[in-house]
Formats: sequence, structure tokens, C-alpha cells
Amino acid sequence: MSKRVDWEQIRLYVITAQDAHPGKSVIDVMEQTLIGGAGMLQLRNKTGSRSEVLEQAWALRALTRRYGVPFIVNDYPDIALEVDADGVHLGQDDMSIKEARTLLGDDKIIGISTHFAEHAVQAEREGADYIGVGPVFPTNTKPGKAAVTTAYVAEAASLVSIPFVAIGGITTDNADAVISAGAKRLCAVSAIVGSEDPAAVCRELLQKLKAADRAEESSNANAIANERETSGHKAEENVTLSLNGSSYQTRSATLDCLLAELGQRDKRLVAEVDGEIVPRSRWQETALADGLRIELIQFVGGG
Ligand code: TZP
Ligand code: MG
Repeated sequence: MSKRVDWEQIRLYVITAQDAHPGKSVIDVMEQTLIGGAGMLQLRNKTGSRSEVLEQAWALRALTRRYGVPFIVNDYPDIALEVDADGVHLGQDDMSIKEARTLLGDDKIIGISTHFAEHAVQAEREGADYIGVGPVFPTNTKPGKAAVTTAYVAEAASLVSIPFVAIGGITTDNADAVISAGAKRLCAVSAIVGSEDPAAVCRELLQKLKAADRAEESSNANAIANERETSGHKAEENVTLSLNGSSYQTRSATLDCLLAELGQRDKRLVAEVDGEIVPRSRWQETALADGLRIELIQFVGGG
């Protein structure tokens, strides 16, 4: 799979945290997240021996292959290579992106945690494939790390064009605020793997992301429609008309646009062009030209 991942499909990134689910195996819990729709998994084990990490990496590699999902290893580029993971995740104090790239080659994904705007810009410049943006909220999974707040999520959204995942203290209760700040991808750890039902939490977070997609699509469609309605077609140059007996200059290209420009389009009125009534159904196709005589006759009163 490697670098040829489809980031459009990766909306929810889940990282292991075995202390968050005593009595349940890492592999079972991570499989639940895949069943719930997780689009990318990371092995993060800060306390185990290298051989334990290697064993988990082999198992998660096999699991993620079955689900067709990219697999990332934190802290151990050598293990990432050994198990043919799709990439590595670096911290700010780990090896540089350049060193990781030399070690892993162009085909592997390199992600890096970032905590403020300069980190984000630098990571993109140095060739990171994605960045983590966080911790957005205080979190016991990364204790002692100051929360960057949703303000940094908004900055990252406008500053970088590589994918970013918002991370840190994200739950189903606060995810909407993170998405509203501009996050298209979420990463949650304890809220998912520490829950009784990791698959259900994944589904709920994904639903929130999808709902935001739909809201954005419909607001984009409205903006386009409004733009068309308010600005309409504009002519290259001004045309000079006679409007209700006075000279009038406009860049509206059609009668419909002119009426929108005058704030009259939704009024009850009759429009005449050179003495002929033009029905409302033909306003859009009635082109304006120099010298036309336009009369707008308002209906007043009821009836
Ligand atoms: N990097 C930034 S915050 C964090 C990491 C690994 C931990 C996120 O865990 P949680 O439990 O979702 O707050
Ligand atoms: Mg590290």
C-alpha cells in the first residue's frame, strides 16, 4: 500500500494505548476500530521492550493488510522497515524528517507531531506526508503537554496543504468544535480504545465528520447560487440604457441581472423593453444593449 494511500478515505486515525484497555488485547481492540471504520492505525508503545513492539507490529501489520488500511509505527523506523509498515510517526525530538526519509525511502509515509504554526510549516517544507496537530485538549495520554486549543487547528487548516490530523483529548463530546475549526481528520486514542465499544465510538466520530462534509457541500452550493444571483452575468463593458425615461449605465448583461442589481427582481412588476412586455420567464435570456428603452412598472396594492 505504502505511499499510494488515498487520504480522502482516511478520516479517523487510531493509535494504540494498551494501558487504556486492561484485560483486552491490543489486536482485538484495534480490530474493533477497523470494524468501526478507522482509516489508519498507529502502533505506539512507549513502555514495552523492543521484542514486544516488534511482535505487536507484525500482528498489526497482518491485521491492517486484511482491512486494507495503512499502518504506521511510532518511534521505531527499523521495526517499520522490518514489518513493511506503511510509514513512521516522528516526534519533534526524534530523528529529522530528512534522516527518516533517507532511511525509509520515498515510498513510505512520514508523519510528525506538531504543536504550533512554525512546526507545521517546517514539516511541510521538509517533506512530511502528514502532520499531527495537538494536543488540542489536555490529555492523560500525553501528560504534561500544553493544549494547543482549536486555534492551532484553524491555523494548520489555513497554513498547510498536506493532510493533518487533529489529536489530543478528542471525544465524541468535543469533536464538533475541532471539526468546526477546520479539521477534516481526527485522531482519538483513549476515547476510542478505552471505551467499552471502540467500533461504536469510531462510527460516531465518522458520522460527525460526514455531517460536516454535507453541511460544507450545501453551503458551497448556496454560495455559488447566491453569487450567480447577486452578481449575475456581467458584461465586458458598461451599457447605457434608458430606464423609466432616465439614462442609466450598467454592467448587467441581461434584464434579469439588471433587475437583481436594482433590487427589483423579486417584486411584482412588469418589464417592458422597447415598448414590448418581456415575461419574467424570458428575463434571463434578454440581453441588454446600448440605447434600449426599459420601463419597469410596479404593481401597487393587492389584488
Ligand atoms: N500526540 C499528541 S496528543 C496525543 C499524542 C500521541 C495523545 C492523544 O491521546 P488521546 O487519548 O486521544 O488524548
Ligand atoms: Mg517518538
